[in-house]
Amino acid sequence: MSDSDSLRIPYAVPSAVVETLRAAKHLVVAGHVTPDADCLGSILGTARVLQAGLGCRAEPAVAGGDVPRRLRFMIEMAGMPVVTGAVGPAADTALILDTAKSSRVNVPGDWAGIQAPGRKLVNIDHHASNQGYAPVNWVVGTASSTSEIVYWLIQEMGLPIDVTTASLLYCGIWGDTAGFSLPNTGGSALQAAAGLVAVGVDVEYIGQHMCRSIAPGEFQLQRIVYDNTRVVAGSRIAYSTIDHEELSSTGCTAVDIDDQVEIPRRLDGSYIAMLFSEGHRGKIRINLRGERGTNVLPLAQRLGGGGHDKAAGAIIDGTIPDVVARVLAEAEAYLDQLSVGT
Ligand SMILES: [Mn+2]
Repeated sequence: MSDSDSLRIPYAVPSAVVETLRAAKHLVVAGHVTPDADCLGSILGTARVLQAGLGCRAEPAVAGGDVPRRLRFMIEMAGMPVVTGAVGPAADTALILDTAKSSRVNVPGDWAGIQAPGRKLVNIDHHASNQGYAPVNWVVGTASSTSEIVYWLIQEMGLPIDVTTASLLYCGIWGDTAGFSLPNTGGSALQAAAGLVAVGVDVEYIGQHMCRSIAPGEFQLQRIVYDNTRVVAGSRIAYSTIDHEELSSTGCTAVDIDDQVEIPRRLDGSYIAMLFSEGHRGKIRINLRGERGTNVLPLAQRLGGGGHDKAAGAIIDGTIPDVVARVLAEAEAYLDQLSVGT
């Protein structure tokens, strides 16, 4: 490729990020609790590319090794050991990816668990609500995914990328854009995906794992989410629920609650889709999705949560019926305030 053909890197990469990574001898790369495809793709892909390209030691960290069944193939594909317990003192640098709040870092002890005397901390993320909690931060709220940001970081640093790393980052971009169908799918996401496919990503293999490989228990979980779906507020809100007993009956656990909010979201006509899940008894997780241009981030923040404009969430203590009643009232008032669908 000639210079004139080479892609312009769409984001300004802070020099402190590049310098800190280049100086690292032993990196730990962590994401957020309840890891999704972008979280796993970015931490595994980055650990691989930095280890191979910079000659440092890089360890991905996933507390307890808990990942959704659907995404376990990503850990196998990465083919590197994952730190599932406490982060050892030897790591001189910690890279935290795709994690909007320091309290969500997925290592035992979360924010305290990633820190150590003298350790450098770098935070790279695409959540607009990320306040920049580390000494070195790079937040691109307009990027589709952290995996996309990492792709451009690799280009900036001139590091080689192999087909396995490319596949992991492709999974991340695919996951956060719901297969390139959400409004965060900008030209830079498609350019990154094209660059990864050019490295040799098997698009069919990834697609099969991402959307055509669910286990019977997960299928049963989806069946319950379909069954519990309700439409309220003059058809403006579609939501579903899964309580702790229902979840347990499927053989799935909290970590398998991943993107099932896509089920109520499929209904035509809604502005907000929600899933209320009780993965841990008495803790109700709410996944919020905005359709037809609805920004759900202010609603999530009112509920004590955060995320992106069109995909956000919160966790509230209580029972499903109580939390549903409270959140539906808030959501309806919010839509009224926006004069949406009225
Ligand atoms: Mn993400």
